[in-house]
Amino acid sequence: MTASPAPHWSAHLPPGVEADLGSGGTLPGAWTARWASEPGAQVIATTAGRIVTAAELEQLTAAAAGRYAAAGLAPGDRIIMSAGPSVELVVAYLAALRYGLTVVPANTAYTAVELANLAADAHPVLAVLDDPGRAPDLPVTTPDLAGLPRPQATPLDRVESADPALIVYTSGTTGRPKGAVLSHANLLASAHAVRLAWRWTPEDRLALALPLFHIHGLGVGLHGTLVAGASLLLVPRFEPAAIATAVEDGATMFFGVPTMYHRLATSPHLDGLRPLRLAVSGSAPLPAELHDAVRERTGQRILERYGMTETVMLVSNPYDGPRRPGTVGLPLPGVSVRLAPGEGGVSEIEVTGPNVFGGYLDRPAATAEAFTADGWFRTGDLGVLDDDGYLLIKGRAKELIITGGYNVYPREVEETLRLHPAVGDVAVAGVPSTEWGETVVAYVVPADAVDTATLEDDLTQWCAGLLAPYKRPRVWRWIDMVPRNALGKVLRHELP
Ligand code: MLC
Ligand code: AMP
Repeated sequence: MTASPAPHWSAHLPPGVEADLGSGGTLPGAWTARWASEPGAQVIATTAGRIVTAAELEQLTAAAAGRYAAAGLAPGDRIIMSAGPSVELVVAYLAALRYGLTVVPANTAYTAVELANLAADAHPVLAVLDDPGRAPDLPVTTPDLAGLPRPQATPLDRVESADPALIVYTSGTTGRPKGAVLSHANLLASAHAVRLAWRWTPEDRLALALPLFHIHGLGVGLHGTLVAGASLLLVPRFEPAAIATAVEDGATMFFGVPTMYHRLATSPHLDGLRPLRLAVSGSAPLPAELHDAVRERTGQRILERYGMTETVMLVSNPYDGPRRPGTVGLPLPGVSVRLAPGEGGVSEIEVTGPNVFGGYLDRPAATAEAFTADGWFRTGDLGVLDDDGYLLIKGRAKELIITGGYNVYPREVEETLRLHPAVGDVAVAGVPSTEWGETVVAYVVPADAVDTATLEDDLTQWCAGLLAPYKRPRVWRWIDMVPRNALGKVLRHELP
């Protein structure tokens, strides 16, 4: 077992600063303390020119929590949230956590079938959806909560550090969607870790163009902003021009997935990144060539970091000190990283820290499997540490495709395709793509001799009813046999 030589977090901290990760605290506790200390501070701005101050946010979230109470929801209840970024969504989300609800975020691209599967597992009492037509079989309201009764006075901010704040669905290392339960303590520790490491201050304004249903947008972008007492500019849809405009309007930070940096680099708006204090990339590997191209053309040294749903943020290149392209950097404050004994020079990355979740919802066996006997979380990612303790991610032990920063589980797509009568056998894999990182490809063994052009149309339509667009195969290959090992496991690397 190779442990990263301690204490690497010191590389992330300014001289004399202790790593205070808010131990024992909660998210609403941290936010409301900030709001009370600077009631006039701007917290949210929109591209349409709306400004929400700390005092307004306190009042809006208290009123929204009062609607949950009036609707008969009780602290500890779960609610699904699946909507595009807006002030209303942020208010509904913060209010839910202030009231003590547990939020189950869901991708807005999910089909009704995917949303219903999630609801069947998480047992929510309410869904907050942009489009109530996508409702699973439970009460629904829009993000303005207009479908709920008028607010009633209710106690707020009573949650405890160990209480669950979020249940985020992910397939972990074994391919079945599971709800990762993240406590207030987990999320608060990670928000403080990136606040400290990235020197996030109240003067900062984050251009936030990420979806608010994943850890990147929610746990890093939104929580980090609020814990730092900073502000965010909500950019409703990622476009290179919109980011350049956000920077012109005063944004000091931008967080993106590599696909966003690729699109910026191939647009006329790349120069817009130049004035930023900090540009961060994560959720998928940032090609070193893209990092170098952006630096050469704009002087901006993108800071790459590494995280996961189950652990929030883990490792980051340093703010002060060398940012090494092709590496994800050094463990963040509070995080310890080690490599399990491996074969062929790469090993599974194992982690521990206050940010690491406690387990999957109602899945004791999967939870037990996810941790080592001595309690370290197995990430399913493979890595090596360089001589200075920088982590390089070399691949994945888990079956996962990452396309544009979204995760696709080959097994889920295979199981969906296998239900189609014309599919004899199928394997799904990711192939490298300059824009998306990886693209989803389906290798299909037709059940009978058929016209493959017709079959492609049929299968495309089949997937459209059952899978979110980003999970659907973009390329179809027709093969005679799926390569498998003696146990029947697909040998994905042997696919043509
Ligand atoms: C959209 N499409 C995708 C896709 N996003 N296909 C594959 N992968 C994706 N990620 C589809 C659309 O449905 C559409 O399909 C077609 O691609 C073209 O769409 P587009 O308009 O060009 O895409 P756009 O809407 O601009 O979205 C691209 C994007 C988005 C990069 C802005 O994918 C995005 O916001 N990604 C961020 C994901 C994220 O936040 N990940 C964090 C996970 S947390 P069609 O069929 O209609 O043509 C995590 C932990 C950590 O991983 O460490 O952060
Ligand atoms: P998710 O389950 O959606 O949270 O995705 C987490 C996975 O994204 C990790 O386990 C990694 O495989 C991948 N990931 C996140 N950040 C990076 C990065 N900077 N480089 C490589 N892979 C990353």
